[in-house]
Amino acid sequence: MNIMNVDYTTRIPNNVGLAEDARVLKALETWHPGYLNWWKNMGPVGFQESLVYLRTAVSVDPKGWAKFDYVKMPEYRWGILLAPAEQDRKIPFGEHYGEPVWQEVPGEHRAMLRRLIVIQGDTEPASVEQQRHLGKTAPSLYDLRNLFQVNVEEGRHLWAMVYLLQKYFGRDGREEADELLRRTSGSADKPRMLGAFNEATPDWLSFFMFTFFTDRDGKMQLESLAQSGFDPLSRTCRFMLTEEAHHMFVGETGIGRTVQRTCEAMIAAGINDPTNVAKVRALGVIDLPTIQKKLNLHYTLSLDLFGSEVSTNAANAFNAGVKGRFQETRIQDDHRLEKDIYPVLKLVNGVIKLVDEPALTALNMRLRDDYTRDCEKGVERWNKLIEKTGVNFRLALPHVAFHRQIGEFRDIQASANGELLDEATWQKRRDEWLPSKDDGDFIASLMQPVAEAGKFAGWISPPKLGIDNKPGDFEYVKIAA
Ligand code: BYC
Ligand code: FE
Ligand code: FE
Repeated sequence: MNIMNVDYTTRIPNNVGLAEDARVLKALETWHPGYLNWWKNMGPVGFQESLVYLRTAVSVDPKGWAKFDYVKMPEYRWGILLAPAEQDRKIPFGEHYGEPVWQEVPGEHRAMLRRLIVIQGDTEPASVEQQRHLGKTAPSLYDLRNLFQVNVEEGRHLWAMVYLLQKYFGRDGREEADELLRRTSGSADKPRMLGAFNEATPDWLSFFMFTFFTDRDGKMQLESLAQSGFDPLSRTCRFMLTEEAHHMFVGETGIGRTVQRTCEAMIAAGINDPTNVAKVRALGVIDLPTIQKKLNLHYTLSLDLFGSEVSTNAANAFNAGVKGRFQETRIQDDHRLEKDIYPVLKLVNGVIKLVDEPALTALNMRLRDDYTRDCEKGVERWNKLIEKTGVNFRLALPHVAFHRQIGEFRDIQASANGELLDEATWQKRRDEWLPSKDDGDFIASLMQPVAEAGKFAGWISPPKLGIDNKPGDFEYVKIAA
């Protein structure tokens, strides 16, 4: 079989030869009903009978891997797809630098690999759970379709990690696969593993922020795991990244369209002061300061996903050849980092400053810095949109010491500009920087569904282009009565 093409003859579409791998096929077929049950109970609320114009992966050829068609979500063909193997690939970093990559799990790195795969797997269904109520307030059929596209693909990403667990980790892999369906986002007794994945996604602006900031952490982590010396993990992550691009597109354009609509409404109404929140809100659009607060929240929740700035876990994973750096193979150094240093932003005697740390233990900080640079580009593109309308306002990323639960700054309070604050001042001023109850209520009041093809809620602009080049009035979701 050509690795580029996906076998759709088995119940589980795949390009990993499942038809000839009876043990793993059976394990996955045993897991399948539990997955469908999870999708039914914890996936999107409603719309399960609706026809959604979705893309499905039919190949792993980057030039044409997807096919678009109307699908009922429970009938989506969740498949197991690995990017093509790279001939003679060598481990690109760490103690095993230059050795051939592993096709099986090396015994000494088994526990570490399993932990990383489980954490990665845990985030995927968590995000679907977080977004499950959004369908009923979608601002258009176009947006509804994008939400569901993201949801089914996050479901597929869970399959991707479950395949690795079932194929390479025997009985404990099977148990972990079952546990992935048992934890639930926000649950008091069995929550999801990482902080941001237990937060609510209460409205569509949060959804767009999440897909911009949190899916982008996904991108950075997947890029690092795509460097792994464990080749099946590398190939899995490489294919996931092709899907991930659309998730971040949904976030970036969603925020861009929201910002655009707000600015246009302000200009049309002759409002010059973007901070006149009451006047802007009276137009039925989300004021820019509130958009900034949502940005502050989701950026900082996502920063926590990088773990502690200084981390022996990260150093061990790198040394072991298990998790590399962003674009590892393009970096010009020895890829071992035994003597290198990296500047880390730390709290030293009550002052925030850069301190040189061994580069090996500073890998989380480095990845987070790469992430921040990636985020900044998106913020700059939104600022260009604002500037073009003539409104005088700029969005910005808050300081990394602001609103943190993990790492160097977890025990202090800081303003969005990074000035340290005492607890009382923080409590008093918190609502200047993070969405307040009132902000949330206002946004919620705008979340009225629009289900007529080609129409959009008043708080968001239409997209410039349709999905799959469809015209503006295309019926992306045929809602079942
Ligand atoms: N919340 O040395 P430390 C995605 C724990 S998103 C709770 O600081 P390490 C997606 C940590 O587990 C990408 N706990 O950090 C996006 C450890 O606990 P144990 C998901 C946290 O290990 C949108 C302890 O603190 N993939 O795909 O170097 C939609 C000390 O750890 C948190 C990955 O994350 C937290 N935020 O780095 C859908 C990749 N942070 O073991 C999907 C795999 C740390 O001592 N994961 N802890 O009990 C990793 O590479 C690492 O586990 C982390 C943490 C980067 C997450
Ligand atoms: Fe994902
Ligand atoms: Fe994603």
